[in-house]
Amino acid sequence: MGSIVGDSNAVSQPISLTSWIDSGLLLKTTMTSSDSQSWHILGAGAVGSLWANYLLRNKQPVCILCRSPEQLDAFWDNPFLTLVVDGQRYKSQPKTELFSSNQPIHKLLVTTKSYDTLEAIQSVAHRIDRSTQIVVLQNGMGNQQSVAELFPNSAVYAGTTTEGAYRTGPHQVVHAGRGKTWFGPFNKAANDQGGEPLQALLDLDLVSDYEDSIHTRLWQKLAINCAINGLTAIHDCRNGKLLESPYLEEMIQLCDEVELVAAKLNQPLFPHPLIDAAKGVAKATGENLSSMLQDVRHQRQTEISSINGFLCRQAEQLSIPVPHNQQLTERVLKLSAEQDQ
Ligand code: KPL
Repeated sequence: MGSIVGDSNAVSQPISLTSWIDSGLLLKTTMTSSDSQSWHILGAGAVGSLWANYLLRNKQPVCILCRSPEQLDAFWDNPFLTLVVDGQRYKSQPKTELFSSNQPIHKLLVTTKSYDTLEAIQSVAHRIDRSTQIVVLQNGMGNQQSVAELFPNSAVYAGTTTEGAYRTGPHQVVHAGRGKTWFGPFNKAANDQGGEPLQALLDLDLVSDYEDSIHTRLWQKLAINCAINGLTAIHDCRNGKLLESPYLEEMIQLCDEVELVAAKLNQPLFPHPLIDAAKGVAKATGENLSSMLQDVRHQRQTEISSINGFLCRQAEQLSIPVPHNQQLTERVLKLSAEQDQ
């Protein structure tokens, strides 16, 4: 089909549905995208789609930002998002806009993969001003800081989640495992505004809390991901396998280095040793394929540079040797490079 004229395809189409449709959402198609309550989703992968669905189910207006006319066209063909959870299917209809639209963005949820974030957010920078609230919800670290530096006058929040979700198609996401999410202020503007602008995110049928010390939550998740993700990627194994020798020894070495760096930064991690926390997560998610192993298996770029790579950059600045994290980062990068050939 041809391209859509204009940059919004919020048109409701008559279709027959066997599954439940949130009827209230059809009303939202008449709302202008400059509505200050609308959540713009940058990066509609598994996490972005999950939040888009839960916001829509809670009658919150959502606009999916599309990089290309082709992505926008896909919503013309199928304007619905589908959420599969607890054996049920839910359908809801977001608005859509091109990155290049001139509509201002008031609330931006950034759920891109970590390596896409800066380019994506720069593509919508002309739509962001000091009244915009930006929430960066993704794995790894480094981008939160970069976004805060790019938009010093906007309120920048960060989030971290243990929700498990994967996509089974461009507009369909499966909520595979219930987890918990924390959101908190990442810069002064966000600190000044507090949690009120995030109320819609905190009210969803997803367990979430506002957390003043979001930095520590981000570091905890980073530390766990440093211990688990890369190892499962290079050994092509499920998380639980890391509890066995010789993988466990490797996990211990990674954890020791992460703790050294965190200690030097005065960054608290867990009340108990990191290895205990990592073993606990590996056990609880034993049957899971880590997100990084899934990326490798699907021949997608991994987030290693924002996880163990971030740790190595911090260590270098502090002159702390972290050879195991360094080697792991290189091995995962090499794995992706080999797949590219
Ligand atoms: O967060 C994860 C991930 O896969 O990215 C863990 C905790 C390792 C669970 O799979």
